[in-house]
Amino acid sequence: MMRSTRAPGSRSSPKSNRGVLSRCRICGAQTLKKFLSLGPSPLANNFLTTEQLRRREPYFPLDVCVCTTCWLVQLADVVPPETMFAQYLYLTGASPPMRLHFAGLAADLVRRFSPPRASLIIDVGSNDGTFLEQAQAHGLRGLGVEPAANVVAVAEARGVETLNAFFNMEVAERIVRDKGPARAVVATNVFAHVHDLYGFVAAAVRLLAEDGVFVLEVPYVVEMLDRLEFDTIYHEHLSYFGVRPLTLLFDRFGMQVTHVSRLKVHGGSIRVYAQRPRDAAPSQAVSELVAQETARGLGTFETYELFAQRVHALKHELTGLLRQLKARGSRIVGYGAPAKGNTLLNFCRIGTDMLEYVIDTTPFKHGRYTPGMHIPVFPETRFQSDRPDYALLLAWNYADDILKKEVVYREQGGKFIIPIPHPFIVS
Ligand code: DWN
Repeated sequence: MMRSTRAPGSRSSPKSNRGVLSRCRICGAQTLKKFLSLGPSPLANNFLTTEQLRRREPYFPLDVCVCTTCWLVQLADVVPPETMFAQYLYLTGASPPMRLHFAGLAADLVRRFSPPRASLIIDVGSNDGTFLEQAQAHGLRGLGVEPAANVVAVAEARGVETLNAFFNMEVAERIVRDKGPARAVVATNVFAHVHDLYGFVAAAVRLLAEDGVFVLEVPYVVEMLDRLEFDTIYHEHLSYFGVRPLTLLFDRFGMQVTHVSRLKVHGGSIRVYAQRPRDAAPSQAVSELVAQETARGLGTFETYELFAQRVHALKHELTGLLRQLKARGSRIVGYGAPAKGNTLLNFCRIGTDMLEYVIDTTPFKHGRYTPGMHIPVFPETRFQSDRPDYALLLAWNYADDILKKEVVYREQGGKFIIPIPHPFIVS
């Protein structure tokens, strides 16, 4: 029996102005309790041109709540998605480890579900097509759905067919009409960005073949709490998922979370598989993780209050260390200009007084300035020729790869500062 799949009464639709949440976006209860405010903040991917520096920069509250009914962590404020995703400066392929990661996802899908050749695979929020390129290498028929026109151009240029649109029921029906139902709908690092989760799941279910699988990858709230990854909090990320609220959501569509696996990617994520009920019972991993979440204290408000206290403590530790190094005359730059870096820089008020510049591999970001703190962004060649004393690793989720890549810099005395979970120096 399908339970009500209408989104719980959120006061404003994403299409209108900034919305403020009054009810939990999964269970609909009016039991949202704020536990952390990172203050009015700029949009994490809104890297500014020199010309834009002269204009007023949009800021929005960045307050984090938890629903004390289903315990979903979520932002109180909803910034219209068009403001953040119609043009997008993040390219998956700019991080080589992500190509490996998505090769793994494609292989995992084929191994677990043996989709016949030419089966249709939809990737929602497909960015530059890095995943679909891997899926197509397995003989699957890929189609991306991506709202950012500048990024769609990159995907199309590499032969990945991509619809330039926000994913919704109308798009799902258009795909079924033109291409038929999908064997798999994949959504990696996009589900957390969606305000209307019910509309999104309904569209995915409409698109799926009877024996189709819906595969999500989202950052895992347990890792965020354990490893103090507060910088992954920014306006693009409306929800911070545990397994329990997700099982609740899919259950409302008569869908079953059949398996969950934990991943290292993006500071610790979960890969969730949802399917229509089948004979086989869900894997044990699902109930095990739900039990671990309860044991970890995800169902008590104190857990979130403690997290907020630790975030403030980290801020003082990091700014104290940077001040010390600057006082000694050391030259410091930022390594990587990820969206998460801008939460950290703005919350800690780290600007050009501390970091001379930041470097990044993403061409879209070069020659621009970081949101809020307005630190210039250069290509990584600048770093290799300049050799500053310290590099604050804002892209800490790639620490292993980057420390390996920059071995010459380190051999010549360069040092990295890893800010999360506690600031420490790696020589
Ligand atoms: O959820 C999201 C994830 C998927 O990606 C989005 N909301 C936005 C974005 O978040 P992010 O920018 O924090 O993601 P990354 O993948 O941690 O960004 C890494 C940044 O570091 C990229 O801009 C590329 C850069 N980079 C670099 O300069 N040198 C990365 C590597 C590996 C390097 O060697």
